[in-house]
Amino acid sequence: MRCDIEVVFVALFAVATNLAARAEDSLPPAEAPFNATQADEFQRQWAARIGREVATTNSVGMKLRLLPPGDFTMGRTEAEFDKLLSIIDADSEMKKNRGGMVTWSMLMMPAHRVRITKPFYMGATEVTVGQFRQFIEATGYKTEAEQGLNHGKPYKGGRPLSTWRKPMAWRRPPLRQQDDEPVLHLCWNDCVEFCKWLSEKEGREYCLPTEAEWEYACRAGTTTPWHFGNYEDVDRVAHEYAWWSDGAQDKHDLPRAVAQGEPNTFGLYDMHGNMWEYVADWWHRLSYKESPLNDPTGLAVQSEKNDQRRIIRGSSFDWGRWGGDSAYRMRITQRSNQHPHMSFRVAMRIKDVEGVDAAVDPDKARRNRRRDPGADAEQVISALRASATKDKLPPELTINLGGTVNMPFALVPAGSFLMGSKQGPKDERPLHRVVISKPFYMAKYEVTQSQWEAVMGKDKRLTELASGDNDMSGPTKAMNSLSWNVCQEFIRKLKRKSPGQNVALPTEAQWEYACRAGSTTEFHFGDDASELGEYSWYQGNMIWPGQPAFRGRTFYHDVGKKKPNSFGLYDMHGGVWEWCADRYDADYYFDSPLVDPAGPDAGRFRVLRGGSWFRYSKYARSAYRRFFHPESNGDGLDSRFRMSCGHQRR
Ligand SMILES: [Ca+2]
Ligand SMILES: [Ca+2]
Repeated sequence: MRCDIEVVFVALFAVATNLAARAEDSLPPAEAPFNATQADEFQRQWAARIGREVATTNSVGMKLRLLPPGDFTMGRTEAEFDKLLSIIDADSEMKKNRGGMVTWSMLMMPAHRVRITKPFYMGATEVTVGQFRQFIEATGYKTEAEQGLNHGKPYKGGRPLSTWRKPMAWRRPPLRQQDDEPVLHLCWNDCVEFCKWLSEKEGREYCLPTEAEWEYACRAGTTTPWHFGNYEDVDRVAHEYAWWSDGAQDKHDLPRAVAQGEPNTFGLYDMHGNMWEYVADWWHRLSYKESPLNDPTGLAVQSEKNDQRRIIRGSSFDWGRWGGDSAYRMRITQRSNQHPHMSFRVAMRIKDVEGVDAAVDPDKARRNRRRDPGADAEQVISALRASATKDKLPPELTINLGGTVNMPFALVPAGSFLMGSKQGPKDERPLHRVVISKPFYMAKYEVTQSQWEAVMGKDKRLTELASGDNDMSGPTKAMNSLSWNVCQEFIRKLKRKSPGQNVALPTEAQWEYACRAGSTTEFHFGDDASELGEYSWYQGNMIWPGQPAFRGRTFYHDVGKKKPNSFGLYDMHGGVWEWCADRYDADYYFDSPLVDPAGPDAGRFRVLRGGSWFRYSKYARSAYRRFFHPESNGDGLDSRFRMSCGHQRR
C-alpha cells in the first residue's frame, strides 16, 4: 500500500513537471523589485524550465546558485544620491570628504535599466583556498605573485600596511589560512586561469561574471543600497550579512571563512564585504552612459593607454559600508597582487539554454526620430530674422582684465545646425536642428591661469596648482580643477570688471554650435580621429605625469598651441573639459526647443563638453556630453575643467 502511494506521488510529480514545462514558453524575466519569496519562485521556475537544480555543487566542492534572467536598475539612482548627500551633510566627519564621495558617485551614474537575458549559475561564495589549491595541485600553476611578476611591491612607499601582507602570495606563511577561507593575493589573470582550468576539467564554461551580472546577483531583486537594507538599516543588520570594518564590527585584519553570514535572497554569501571580487569588465568611469540595455559587458577593450584596470565589487574585510553597497565600483589593475583584499567568485554559463527576449528600449523611437525641419524651414528663417541685428559686428572682441592680461573672443554668427549625433551614446540622440538666433562671442581659449589671477587674485587654487611638481602651473595654461559653482564666482567678478558685457558660460547648444563651426562631422575638422593630434591634446598625444622618462616635459599644455577651428576657437576638442551653463538631462534632446535651447529647468548635474588631454578621442567628439555635480571640481587627473566664456551682446 505504502509502495502504491509512492508511485502515485511520483506520477503526480511527473505531471506537475510537465505542466511546468509546457508553461515554459512564457516564463518572464525576474523583474526587480522582487522579494525573497518571489526570488525563490523565479529560481525554481527557471530551474524546472531548463531541467536543472537551483543549487548545485561542482567537482571542486564549490556551491553554485541558479539565477533567473532578469531586469534591474544598475547603478546609483538620483534619489539614492540625494539621500547619500543628506547623510554626508549631517555628519561632520563625512563632510570633510564630501567632494570625493560626490565625485565617485558620478561614476556609478546614470542608473540605467539592464536586462540579463539568460539564466546562469553564480558561485554561492567567494572561491576558497581549498578550491584554489585543487587547481594548483592539478596544474602546477604559479600565480603571478609566485612568479615574481609583480610581486612584493609595498602598498605605500616602503611601508607595508600590516606584516601578514608579506610575502604576498596566496599560500605562504605567516598567513595560515584555512581551506574554507577565501583565497587572496590573486590578480585578475590568476582568477581567469582558474576559470579556464575548471572549464576544461568539467567541460562547462566558467568565467568571471560581468559587472552587470555581479550587481544583478548582489541586488537579488532589491532596490536598496545594500541587499539587506537601506542606510538606516546598516548599523542594525549589516553584521548579520557582511564582514567588513565598519560600524558595530571592529576593524578586521583578515577575511573570514566564506558563508558565515546570511545569504541574500538568491542564496549568495558575502556579496557585501569579506573580499572585493574581480569581475570580467575593463574599468572605465564613463561606461554607464553608453551601457547597452541587454547583457552589457563593459568596454570591449581597455579604456586608456596602458590602463589595465579591471573592476572590483562589494568591498572587503578591511573596508566599510561606503565601498560595499550594491552599486559601488572600484578598480584595480589586472596584474596587481599588492593588495590583499581581492578575490573572486565564478559564474557558470549554461550551454544551449533559451533565456528571455532582449528588452526593447522604450524610448528607441523617440531617440532615433529625426526632427529636422531643414535650414530653410519657415520657423528657422523667422527665428533668425526676428533677432537679426543691423550692426556690423567686429570679428573679434577683447576684454581687458587689467594690465596686459586680456581675454580675446571670436565672433560666432547666428545660424542653425544639427545638434547631437545619430550613432553616438543615447543622450546624443536624436540628431535635431537647433537655431542659435543671435550672434555671440566665444572665448578663443580655455580660461588661463593669468586670466584667473587677474579676475580672482592669487587665490588658493592658483597657489595649490603652483605648489606641486606636476607641471600644472603656468600663466598660459588652462585654469583647472574648477567646479561649476566656482566658475559662477569667476563670472560674477568678471562682470564687475567688464560692465556692459553679458558674460556667461555658453549654453550647451552654443558650445556645440561653436565647436562644430559649420561642420557636421565627428570633429570640427572631419571624421578621422587620427588627425585629432593636430587640433587637440588628448589621450593619443598625452604624457603620463610622474613618468621619470618624461621629467621636465610638459603634459599640461599652454592653451592655443594646436590648430583652431574655422571660427578661430582653440582646444574645443581635448585640453580640458569645459563647463556649460545647462543642467544635464539625458533625454533633453527629445523635446528641446528649436530656438536657443538653454537646458532643462531641473536637474542635479551640469554639462561638460569636449573631452580632455587625459581622454580617448571619442570623448573629444563635438557631440559628446558629460555631466558632473556642480560642486565637484574634478576626479583626479581626469577633470581639468576649462571655462569658456560666452559673450552675449545685449
Ligand atoms: Ca565579497
Ligand atoms: Ca577643451
